[in-house]
Amino acid sequence: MTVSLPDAPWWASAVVYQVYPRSFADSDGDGIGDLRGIASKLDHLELLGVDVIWLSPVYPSPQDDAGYDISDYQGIDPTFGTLDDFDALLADVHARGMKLVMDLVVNHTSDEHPWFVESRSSQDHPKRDWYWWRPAREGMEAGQPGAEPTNWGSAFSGSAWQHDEVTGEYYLHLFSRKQPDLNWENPEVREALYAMMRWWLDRGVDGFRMDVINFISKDMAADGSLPDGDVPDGGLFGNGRPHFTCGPRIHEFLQEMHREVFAGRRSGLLTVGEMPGVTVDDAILFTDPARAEVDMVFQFEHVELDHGADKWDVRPLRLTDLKKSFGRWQLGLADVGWNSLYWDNHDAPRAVSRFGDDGEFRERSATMLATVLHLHRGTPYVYQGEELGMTGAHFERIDQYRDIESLNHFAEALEHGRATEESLLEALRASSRDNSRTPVQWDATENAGFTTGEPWIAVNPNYPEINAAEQHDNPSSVFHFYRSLITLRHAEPAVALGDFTMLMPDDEAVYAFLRRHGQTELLVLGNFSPEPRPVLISDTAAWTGAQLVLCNIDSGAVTDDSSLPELQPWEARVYRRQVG
Ligand code: TEU
Repeated sequence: MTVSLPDAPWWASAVVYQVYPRSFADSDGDGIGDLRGIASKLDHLELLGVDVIWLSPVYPSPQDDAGYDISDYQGIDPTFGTLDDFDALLADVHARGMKLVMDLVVNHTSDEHPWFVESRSSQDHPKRDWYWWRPAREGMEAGQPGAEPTNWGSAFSGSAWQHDEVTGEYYLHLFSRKQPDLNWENPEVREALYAMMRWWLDRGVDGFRMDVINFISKDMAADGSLPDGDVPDGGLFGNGRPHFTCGPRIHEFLQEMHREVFAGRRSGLLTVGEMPGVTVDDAILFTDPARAEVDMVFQFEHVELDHGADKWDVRPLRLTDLKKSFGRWQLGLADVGWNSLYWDNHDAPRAVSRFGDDGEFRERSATMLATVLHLHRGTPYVYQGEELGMTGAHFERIDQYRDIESLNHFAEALEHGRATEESLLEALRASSRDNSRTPVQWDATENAGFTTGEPWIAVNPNYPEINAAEQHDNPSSVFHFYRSLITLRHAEPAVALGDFTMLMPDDEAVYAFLRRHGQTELLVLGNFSPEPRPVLISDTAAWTGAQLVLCNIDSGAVTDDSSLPELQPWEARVYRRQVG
């Protein structure tokens, strides 16, 4: 039962569950998940208690980037099913009191989308300006190395520009060559996309997760040129990010989108913008309800804290860095705007393997990470399998990988002699996106009950120990702990709306903070280390006798006497008391 919070948006007490359809559940034995597979698992999501399902892309796509390369925005890829399957899933989700938001991928399309097929057909085609076409760099012969219009690198290795033999010009693709960027400067492009969004909302979907939406405005000069980026030491390409991250017209575009698509529509919709490189100040502007842009953003600071030169150069996480980052976002959006809260998604290695301990203390570290995250101020996102404590894939061989980002990085680094095969495989084991894309582990039967066919990517061999069926029947499982966390957010207004106060900011092992709403105060404690750690807060005495609301170890171990007992390895505890 979700308490109604009269002066708060519905999503302040909601929890969102991300489904990555390729790896969720396969109903037709082709080894790839699909819509009927998702429908067959709604009992699991309803039992978990989540309020919203975010579907990663299910649109027709050549799957060059696993669906984030769309060739038809108003259809369903036959691999995933049909529009009828989609309507049936949506109706079932709504009948169970949940909502469904779609993935909106409008920074780029697939190069097989009719818009791009037309645009590349000739320099004079009316849709030429629907994408970013530019001639070769002044004084350079098209097709020659260095002739690209700018020196920007693609997120998936190589240049961000592709030379097109037919028309002799280059087109921009910040991601793969098969993901040409749309030109949002062109009002026809924007209107076509708004019409597509209205079409899905008219079909009943409850909102959108917007893919790299802060990349849509590029830093174009009056003459249409785009600037080179700074080349990092030893870099192959320039860093274009400063020239398209939160670009000059981004707020204008998002406000126009809100006016053209969402204004005047029913309440109960959700919009979340995925925004690599977004700052707290940017996020206040993007999520201030008075500005009517988006409800919340996905920021990336905390998922890049263990990055050295790049995501492949992994460094140990310093808990004080994490607290500084989360603390700044909590404070920055305390009065205006709203945070999203996530550890995992289809682009990040699983947190239990990354920030926790996916061996001896897998369940404890998984539930501790969840407790600390979910009790911050913001809307939590649970990525499929996170509620089961699924671990990273830890693949051994390159042929086990499927992710274009990982495969391109491996190939480019080897080609340029930048690393050995073994060190590259080690980097992929730690950071590849495929770590979180292995099939969901439903039970201990073959292929973890994901498919009766050959899975498109290997199932994690630990599925006999880690699976939903076992955990549904085990009240002290990670799954049931997630249910308790979600129930607490639904029932306790302090979780949704409480002010946030960081405690023990300099402690490298214990994450501690307060949430206060009215007379209710919550103390949240999480031990990020494999050793017992003391709770060093100023007024422990004030908390003795407080109610222990949640604990991820057999609470019998916890005594409510004069001081707060030290935290066991990876232990999480939540206390509640009434004040004033
Ligand atoms: O991700 C954007 C993005 O920031 C990621 O590319 C991220 O930098 C990278 O994965 C970190 O390793 C979105 C989608 O979530 C991702 O799946 C797509 O590949 C990408 O956009 C292009 O659509």
